[in-house]
Amino acid sequence: MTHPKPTLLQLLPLPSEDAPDRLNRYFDVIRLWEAADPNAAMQAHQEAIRVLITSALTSTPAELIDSMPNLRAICSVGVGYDSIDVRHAQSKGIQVSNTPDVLNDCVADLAWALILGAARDIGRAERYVRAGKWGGANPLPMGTKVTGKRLGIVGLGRVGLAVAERAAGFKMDVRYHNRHERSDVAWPYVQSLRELAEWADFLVVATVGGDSTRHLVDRGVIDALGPEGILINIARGSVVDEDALVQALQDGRLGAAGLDVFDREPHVPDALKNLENVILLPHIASATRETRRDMVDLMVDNAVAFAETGRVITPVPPISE
Ligand code: 8YV
Repeated sequence: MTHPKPTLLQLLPLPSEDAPDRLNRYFDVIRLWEAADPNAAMQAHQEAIRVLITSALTSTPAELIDSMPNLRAICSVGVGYDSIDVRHAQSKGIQVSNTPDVLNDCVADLAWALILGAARDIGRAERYVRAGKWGGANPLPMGTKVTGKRLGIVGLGRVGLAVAERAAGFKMDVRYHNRHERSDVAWPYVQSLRELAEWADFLVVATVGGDSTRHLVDRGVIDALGPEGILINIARGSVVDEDALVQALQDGRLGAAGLDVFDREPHVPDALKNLENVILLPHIASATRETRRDMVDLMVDNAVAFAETGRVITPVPPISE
């Protein structure tokens, strides 16, 4: 007698051709967005669901987790997990996996696109050409040089490390701020974030999201970075006090910003949209065909490993406090 396949609830479509076949081989898959009545579909299957597929940008609160009493694993597409109540899941013995490492290079590449774009005013220059202003009465303002400047990294984790490693190509000094000093890097550790911001020309935010880093970059840090400084955020919008950022840019207390993440995505304040010295991107740091394929493949690997062994491959670190 063949055992019935465990039920898996998939909250979102996956940009992958082979993921459905791989999942169907191991699970009875419910694709919630295809259900005529998602709530009815949830109620019909909630007792049977053993595995949940979600993402770094899909809200996965305790209430949803508790609605599936036999849930044993949550497999997420993405490295961030602030959208998932991991502490609650882990307290119930539910394994949570994410997709670390496979996106480091793409996210770091985009951080450098924002560094160069914000420093050289690429957005403003592009709009200037498209508007037919080139050759007209008003010359484009000068940008600022990147090579040889000072790069501060806020959060020297997997992505922050990839950003820092790329600085050698631009002959930049690198320093970093972390919760703890790392023993495996040569760059100087700066215990005070404000002190790092005072030193840096560019400050790249590469921390985890969530309560532990909310508004870590506040008005004081922004003012320390100063009117010549440039803030880059490829982490989470919640890490930066967005109101303080807008005010500093409007007051000229901060030189420029390059942002791929925002506090209330996909909402971006009009005050930011109206500023010339800001580059605004719609959270695309890992959004390349290759990297998203790798992320989905790793997530499916986790779900399959759980089906075969009872353990995911890349578990989110334990969150106790
Ligand atoms: C994507 C991200 O937006 O991985 C993360 O934490 O924020 C980005 O890679 C996300 O993974 C989309 O699912």
